[in-house]
Amino acid sequence: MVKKNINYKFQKRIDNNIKIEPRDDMPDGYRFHLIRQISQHAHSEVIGMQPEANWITRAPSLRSKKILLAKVQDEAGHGLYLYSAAETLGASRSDLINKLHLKEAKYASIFNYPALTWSDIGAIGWLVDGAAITNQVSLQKTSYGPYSRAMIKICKEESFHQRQGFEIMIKMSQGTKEQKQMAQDSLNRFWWPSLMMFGPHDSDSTRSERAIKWKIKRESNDFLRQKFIDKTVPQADFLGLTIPDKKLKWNEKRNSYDFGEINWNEFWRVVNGGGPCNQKRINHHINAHKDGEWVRKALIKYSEKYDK
Ligand code: FAQ
Repeated sequence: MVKKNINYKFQKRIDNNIKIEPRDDMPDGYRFHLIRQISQHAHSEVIGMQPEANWITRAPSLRSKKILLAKVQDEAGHGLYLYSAAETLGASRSDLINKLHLKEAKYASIFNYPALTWSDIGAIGWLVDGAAITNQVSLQKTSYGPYSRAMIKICKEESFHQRQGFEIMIKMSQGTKEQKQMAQDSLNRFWWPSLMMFGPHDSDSTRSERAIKWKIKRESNDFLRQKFIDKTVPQADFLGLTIPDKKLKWNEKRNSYDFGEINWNEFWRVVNGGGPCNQKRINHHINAHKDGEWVRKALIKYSEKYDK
């Protein structure tokens, strides 16, 4: 009876668009749903540093090196905000990281694809950050206060990241014939995995119903995917590049692009650990985590000594 009352009052707050804050009563399901999503989001930011960091030493100019370095540092910062937001729900960061290492927690499938060329760094900024922003702008209105506020800050930085990528794509597509071909090749490899970032079709999205009811998610996977396609196709046209989808076509009636079917077998294979770089990404994270153990120990000792 008491629980029923809490759930009723809670839903009323959600329906009235009142943000839920860490000390507020909330159903266990809401708490666990958020811990799962926010921690997966945090893992994505941190694992997402790997394909790009690999290019810092090979950036073609000092300017592009400085920009990429700042971008990768920003991703680490986003991971920190998000782990902190998950901690406000009672989750322990070491527990969340353990789950990542044990492959019990997911992270965005896109980061299991390799960045093979400099123009892949352009495509990641343009398409991957572009897709991430489309999703995150909508999450700025999510019902949990700390997550929503983290998203506002993150979106500001992500839009800079998207421009960094687009700038590289402009340079490559206006460069030599070979450079333009590299840009096209990056678009060919990153287009479909970027569309997969929005998750399965709404009809196969097991988490959506509750997430929408609780206003954790404000828009559906398919809605956001369509939004991303509609804004990105004209950008590809501007670059003089071709989206690798023969079924892509403007639909006057819908005022949107029709597009081909995503390879869902590939999506689930990559989500479930079978992508080209899944094992590499996790191994790298485990090793970096082990290497950093002395820093964490030193910080704990320091705080025991001075933060009383
Ligand atoms: N990859 O029922 P749904 C970034 C899982 S940030 C892997 O639809 P939901 C910044 C899903 O977790 C990118 N797994 O689930 C950057 C669930 O598994 P579970 C990350 C996926 O949660 C840029 C199952 O499939 N952004 O890129 C994926 O309602 C450049 C069923 O799916 C966020 O995390 C996927 N693509 O919707 C960094 C945003 N899709 O947990 C560096 C926050 C689905 O039941 C460089 N998250 N799954 O075992 C969300 O908005 C949602 O969690 C979705 C998935 C939309 C990702």
